[in-house]
Amino acid sequence: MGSGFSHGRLNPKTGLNTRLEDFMGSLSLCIDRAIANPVDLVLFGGDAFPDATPPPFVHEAFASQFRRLADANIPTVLLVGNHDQHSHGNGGVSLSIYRTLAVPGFIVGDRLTTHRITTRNGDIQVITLPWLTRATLLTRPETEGLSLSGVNELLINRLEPVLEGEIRQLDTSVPTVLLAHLMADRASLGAERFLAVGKGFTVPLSLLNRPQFEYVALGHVHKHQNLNPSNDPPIVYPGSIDRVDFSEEKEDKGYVLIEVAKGEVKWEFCPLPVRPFRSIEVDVSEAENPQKELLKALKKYDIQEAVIRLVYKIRSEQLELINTNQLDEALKPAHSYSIRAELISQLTRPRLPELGVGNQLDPMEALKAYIDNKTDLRDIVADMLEAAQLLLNQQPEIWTEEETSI
Ligand SMILES: [Mn+2]
Repeated sequence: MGSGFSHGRLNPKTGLNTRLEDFMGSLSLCIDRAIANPVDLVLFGGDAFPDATPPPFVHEAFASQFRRLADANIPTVLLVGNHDQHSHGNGGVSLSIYRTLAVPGFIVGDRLTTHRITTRNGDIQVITLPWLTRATLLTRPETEGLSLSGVNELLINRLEPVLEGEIRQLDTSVPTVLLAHLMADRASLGAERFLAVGKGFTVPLSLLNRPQFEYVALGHVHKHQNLNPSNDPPIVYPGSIDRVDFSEEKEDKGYVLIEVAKGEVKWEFCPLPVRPFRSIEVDVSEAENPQKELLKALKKYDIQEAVIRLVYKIRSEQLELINTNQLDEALKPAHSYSIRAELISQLTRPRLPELGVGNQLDPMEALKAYIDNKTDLRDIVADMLEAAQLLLNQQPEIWTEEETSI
């Protein structure tokens, strides 16, 4: 479900945020397919909720969908992601209710172990590898004085033999899937890339790329991708089932359908009809009639029921020519929208005057000034500032436990 519902609005009929309803609609389509097929097993790769303590109505919406799998006798593995964990604690809190209730056929993957699952069409082994925090594998004295990359290396060294132990005890006559919530070191992140460097740790692909696995199912990264195009085994992020923010504007969203037997695997990405996000950027600073140009630009796009952000460049002396009521009217068919005017000056000036020569700013102020001028970073501003603050505060003991935006 990712990082919340900021692009939604209240549905007066249900009292729910429309983006929560979108996510639930996508989830229900996945489960429709699982039941209609029917599949033998459902794997959920983690990050069910934005945090470890979702409000009851969010819990309930999620449970009402997964319950359909239990009713259809389809075994299901719910893996614990970073968003499902408490920042300081032993994880799996928001999903552990399923284990507590002993929902038949439901397994909560909150530790690294192998589950042998009997399905309608035979047995399968699923190794669960939940989001690991530094606290899971290391003690404080071990990491004292280490750099972030040093800690990362130590974590991987610690993880490797444990995973190896699981692999050695596998039944080699039964197909095996590794289900893991992690950042693989070759995953492409788009806008979020450089954030990932300082947050959490990355797992080398070589650790996952093992002949003993028929398939490696990954959670965490929102963008769908296969990290091993030779498919021996496929190492696949299905991606999120809906868009979380504008950085995912151009990504297809969906789920993956897998056919697996010992030594054989076929998989297919199944796109879902998710709500479009669209950035419309227009430069009207040279326009005779900027209002007309804006309306013309809006007409070019299908904004019906989409999440729209309109950003236009304009000179301050043109501002009086803009009729915002008319823009609101034109954007009414959108599901939700934001409008932002970016003022440009005709005079030459440093692009960021706050950062000009002779100005002294503390690093946070400088970062804010920079971000304020980067519209493409707007969706991750909070995360960037938080990451920067953590770095400045020199609090390395928190970094692996912090929630990331993905
Ligand atoms: Mn995650």
